[in-house]
Amino acid sequence: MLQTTLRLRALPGCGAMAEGIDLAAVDRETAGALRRGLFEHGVLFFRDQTLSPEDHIRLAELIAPIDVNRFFPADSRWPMIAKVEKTAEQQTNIGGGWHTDHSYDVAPAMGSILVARELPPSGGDTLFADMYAAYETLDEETKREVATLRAVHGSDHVFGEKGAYTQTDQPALARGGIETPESVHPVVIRHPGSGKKVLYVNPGFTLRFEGRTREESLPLLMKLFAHAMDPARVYRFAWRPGSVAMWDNRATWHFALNDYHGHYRLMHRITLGGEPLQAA
Ligand SMILES: O=C(O)CCC(=O)C(=O)O
Ligand SMILES: [Fe+2]
Repeated sequence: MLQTTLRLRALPGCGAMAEGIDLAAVDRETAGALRRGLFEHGVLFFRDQTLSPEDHIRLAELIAPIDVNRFFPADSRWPMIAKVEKTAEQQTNIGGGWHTDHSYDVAPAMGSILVARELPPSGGDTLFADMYAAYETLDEETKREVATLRAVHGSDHVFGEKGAYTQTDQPALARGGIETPESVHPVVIRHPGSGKKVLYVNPGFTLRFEGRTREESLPLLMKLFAHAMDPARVYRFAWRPGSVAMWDNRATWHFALNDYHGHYRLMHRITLGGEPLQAA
């Protein structure tokens, strides 16, 4: 397929649908266009792709260096690919709440490329929220309030030895010994790819503001979270066989809906490496 036909159609709420592209045949130039599109729109969606695990790895390497997630079980045949899996028997899914991946790292992952491998007959959509727009639509007073704040992010309450996943039927995700130290990022960052301001806190991993207790931090944190999950700035992506999503963790949040109990769902995820984040 001719790669020069890449078109990005902005979607209501968040992200863009990419058309005229075969992800198994991307060259350097097209990879550059995809990166620019990703940084502008926050998440790109693709339909009707045929992407082998090897194609998936090749595509990821053209976009950014791969960052292997230390919590998710890897597929033994392709150690760079994390399995995002829920069996027909399990009740808990992975990513079933608003979050952005790896914000607990000093150099948070830039994004992910998620490929649908086995889908339930219906349900299992993923929501994406636009964090550029979340920042832009804050009132001026709140913008001033958050301008110089920094926030502490951590993962132990989720993936640690005593983390949330231990209480679920996905206990493999909560393993001792790989806990991460907390890390601190500005609340408003300058997106390293687009130069735009982004609201960079998320309900999954942001614990508190630097210099304040969690209790002191919660009123403002909850206000920012409620603002950021406004349906006006959210897009709901319905997966089909052949669907692929490529998202930027700095510019979006995501939420995997868990409404398909009794059915199997398997996605392959490759995490793309990122960099330390600077204040806007
Ligand atoms: O399964 C999904 O749709 C997304 C799960 C998730 O949060 C992730 O892969 O980072
Ligand atoms: Fe996630």
